[in-house]
Order: sequence, then structure tokens, then C-alpha cells
Amino acid sequence: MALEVGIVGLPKSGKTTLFNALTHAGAHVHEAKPHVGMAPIADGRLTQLAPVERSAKLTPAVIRVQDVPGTGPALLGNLRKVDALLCVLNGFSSGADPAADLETLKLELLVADRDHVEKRLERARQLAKSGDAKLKQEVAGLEELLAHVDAGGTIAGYSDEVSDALEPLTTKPIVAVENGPGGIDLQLEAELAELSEEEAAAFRDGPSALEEVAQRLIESLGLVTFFTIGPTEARAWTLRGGRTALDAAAEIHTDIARGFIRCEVISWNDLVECGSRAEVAKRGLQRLEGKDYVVAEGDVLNIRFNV
Ligand SMILES: Nc1nc2c(ncn2[C@@H]2O[C@H](COP(=O)(O)OP(=O)(O)OP(=O)(O)O)[C@@H](O)[C@H]2O)c(=O)[nH]1
Ligand SMILES: [Mg+2]
Repeated sequence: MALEVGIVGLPKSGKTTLFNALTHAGAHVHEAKPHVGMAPIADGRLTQLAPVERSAKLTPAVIRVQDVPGTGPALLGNLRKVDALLCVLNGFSSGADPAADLETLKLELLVADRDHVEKRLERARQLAKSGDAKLKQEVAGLEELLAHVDAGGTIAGYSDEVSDALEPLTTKPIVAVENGPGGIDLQLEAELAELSEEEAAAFRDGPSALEEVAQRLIESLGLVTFFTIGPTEARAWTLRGGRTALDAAAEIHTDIARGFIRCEVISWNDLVECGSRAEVAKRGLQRLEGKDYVVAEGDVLNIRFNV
């Protein structure tokens, strides 16, 4: 499953503009409806790896991006399942105060979480009337959590099973993006997203500023990137840090995980330097690993499986 990110920000901060810049989706900024799209994660290593096997197609890893209009508990509630929040801060209009906006937004997230806890508590109280011991315990837990939040505490600072099940917004990693001259010009990036990659690159001096945003997301979530390389496709994938070759197989296809036999592992730079798998093997740089191998950053995996 692709990593999922929710865009948050105060009204008119540039959320849909960021969505368009990331996904190249060309969503209308004026329509007040949620947008969902896939954002490719640029990775220069893929371009270097593709010639090794003359891959016909390059497929970058993707992030699933959600853009909900405005703020408020109901809208923010749509983002409870996402892995991280991308927070857009207005830095382009006159009198803009991105730092203050970030604080306001964090407060809104906290209010949304409080609202959520309160609703859950009301529901649990209703259900607990049946006398069920587990439900009574949930009521007690939620009451404690609500008191903690009302006393100025955050859910992040309240480590309890109760809070995990609530999928709080305030415990998610936040990557802040300032929209404007002091940060990233999202308007420009959204316009460049409508051009071809070559045309867009010709406008810029270096890589897109959005690459850095993707990198910060990857870091905040502790993800590693692995590759699969073949004549038909050179592809990048993301995986949570600490996950195994079997998890990587499942990411590709459940059948591959089910029939997993073993896995050939090459570091991406070894494959690029050697120029072929045969040369890598000759130099003893290829390893054979089992299901429990912990995937490392930049691994090229060739999973052997039978179905
Ligand atoms: N000058 C300037 N205008 C921008 C920039 N980014 C966005 N805008 C404009 O600001 C307006 C709001 O941008 P949106 O991307 O719709 O903001 P939003 O956060 O999605 O807005 P809501 O969903 O309505 O809360 C649009 O008219 C954009 O064209 C920028 O960097 N500079
Ligand atoms: Mg919008």
C-alpha cells in the first residue's frame, strides 16, 4: 500500500495548488471538494539503474495525496487514516505570518481531536449502559483522555491504547511547507506541473523544490526505498524502515509474498558501477537472503518465488 499523506492548511493557503504541483492532476482550485491523487517521488537513482537492464519503462514510487477544502473537525476527520500531514502555510499574501498560521493549525488539529474524543465518549457511554465491562473501561479511558486534553495536554503526550484506536491527527508527523518567496513558490510549481518534465526542467536551475518535500516526508516516516529492475520496468518502491524482504514482496504482489523462496540483494550503486548483474555476481557483491532479511536503503531486490 502506498504511503498516504493529507494536505492541511488554513483556508486559501494554497492546499489545492500544492496538490496540483505534486500530482500534476490539474484540479480546479475553486471547487470545494476533496481531491485524491498520486504523487510520483522523483529519484535520480532510478534513471541511473534503468540502463543496466535497458528497462523499457521507469516507474517511480508514489505517495497517495489527499486535499480536503478548508479546515474544521468534520473535514480534518477525513484525514484520520493518513500516515503524515503536509501543512501548507501562506507566505505569499501581504501580512502573511506562516509561523503564527502553523500554531493556529496545530490548535485546529487539537480541537478536531478533542471533538473526536468527545463524540467517541458519548457513544461509548450509550453502549456501556448494557453493563459490558469492556465498554465501561473504554468510557473510563476516554474520560481520562478528555480531562488530559482539557488540561492542555496533547494526545501525543498521552501514551495509552485508547489513544491509538482513536487515530488522532495530532500524533501524525507534520511536514510544513511555506508557500511563497520565503519557501516554495507553489503557484509556479503547479504551473510547471502542467508542462513536460523536460520543459519544466528548462525553467528551473536545479531539481524541483518539491523533491525536498517528498524527501522530508520520507524521513519523517522513516521509509526506505528499494528497487526492482528488469527489461520491462525499472521501479522504485517505499517501505517502512525495519521491514523485511517478505514485506517488500507483499508490497509488490501478494502472490510473490505467498510463493517467496529467496531474494537476491544488490546495493543500487554496486549495480550501476558494475553495469550488469553478471559483473556484480563476479565481484561477489550479490547476496542471497531469506524472508527475514531487513531491507536496506537503496537495495535492488530480485525475489525468487513460485506460485
Ligand atoms: N500570488 C500567489 N497566489 C497563490 C499562491 N499559491 C496559491 N495562490 C492562489 O491563492 C488562491 C488559493 O489557493 P488554493 O490552492 O485554492 O488554496 P486552498 O488552501 O486550497 O484553498 P481552500 O481549499 O479554499 O481552503 C488561489 O487563487 C491560488 O491561485 C502563491 O504562491 N502566490
Ligand atoms: Mg482547496
